[in-house]
Amino acid sequence: ADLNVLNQKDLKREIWIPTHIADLDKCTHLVTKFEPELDSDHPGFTDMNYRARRAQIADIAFEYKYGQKIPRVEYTEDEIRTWGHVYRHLKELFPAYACKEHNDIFKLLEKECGYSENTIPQLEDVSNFLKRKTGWQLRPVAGLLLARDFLASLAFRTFQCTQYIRHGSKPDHSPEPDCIHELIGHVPMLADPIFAQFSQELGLASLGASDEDIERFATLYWFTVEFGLCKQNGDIKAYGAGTLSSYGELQHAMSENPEKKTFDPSVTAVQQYTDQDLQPVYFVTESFENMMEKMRVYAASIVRPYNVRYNPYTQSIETLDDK
Ligand code: HBI
Ligand code: FE
Repeated sequence: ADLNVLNQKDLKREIWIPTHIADLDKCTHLVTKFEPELDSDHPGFTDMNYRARRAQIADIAFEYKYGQKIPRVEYTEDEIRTWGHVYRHLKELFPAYACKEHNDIFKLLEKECGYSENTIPQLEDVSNFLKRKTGWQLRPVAGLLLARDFLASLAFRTFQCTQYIRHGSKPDHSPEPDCIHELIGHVPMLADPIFAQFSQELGLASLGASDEDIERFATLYWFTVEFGLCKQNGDIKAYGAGTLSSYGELQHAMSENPEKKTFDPSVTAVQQYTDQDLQPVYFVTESFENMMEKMRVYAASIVRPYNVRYNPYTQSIETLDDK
């Protein structure tokens, strides 16, 4: 196969993709859904203080450029109380319900990264922790992103991470991502080498894909990274961030109530899901290695104008023009 870095001419012909990690500054298109300003069902809709606070924290993300330090947020007592409440409840469930990787790394985050009931960790510190563990990093984002932009950032081992916290009146569940979801749900798994690799490969597979394939990759992301279950020593455990950051969802997932299917990318990619309520269906994988193998086969079956690979020395995407 001919190896050539995408040049400007190629970019005009194909679907635009970020080719250097700094291009993620342009992958920040928000989906206006579940926002406190716009959605009258949002628990913060009538709380003007909450809305002002959200706007203030969103500005950090709007002004952020690749390479900058992530500005620190001084969280209020109310915000820390919400964090502490969820943290306490989840910690009680983790030993029995979370996968081994999440449990091990969560302890490390408490030891090395300032995770505790009384402290909301700072994204800059957590990003530096991840860089040391797996080469992943965080960048601040103002809210829910377009699937294409969100998936593209994964290709650069970059996680677009919200910095605000859910409204205190509804701590048990948030339909939009917030820092509890990111820091307690996503971050521990991104510090695991195999899961880190899986997540990046999902991002790489999405680059240059058609809108229909992006939809299917977003669904695969949903049933793995967000709500995935796995078998460990004969038991079913949770590794998905949506499950590991909501004590209601975690108890539901571990009960007999929802349906549990075997992870199979071609089936999972077209499964209907809800982003409004507890999940009626989960997919269970034998192991992360097995899931990654199956995903590679699935990704190879997608028609794309090129294959891609990541050059970690230059933090850029190279295209392999053999299709
Ligand atoms: N945006 N900020 C943010 N966080 C997510 O977890 C996220 C997203 N946009 C889309 C998305 N997740 C998934 O549901 C898939 O569409 C990729
Ligand atoms: Fe998420």
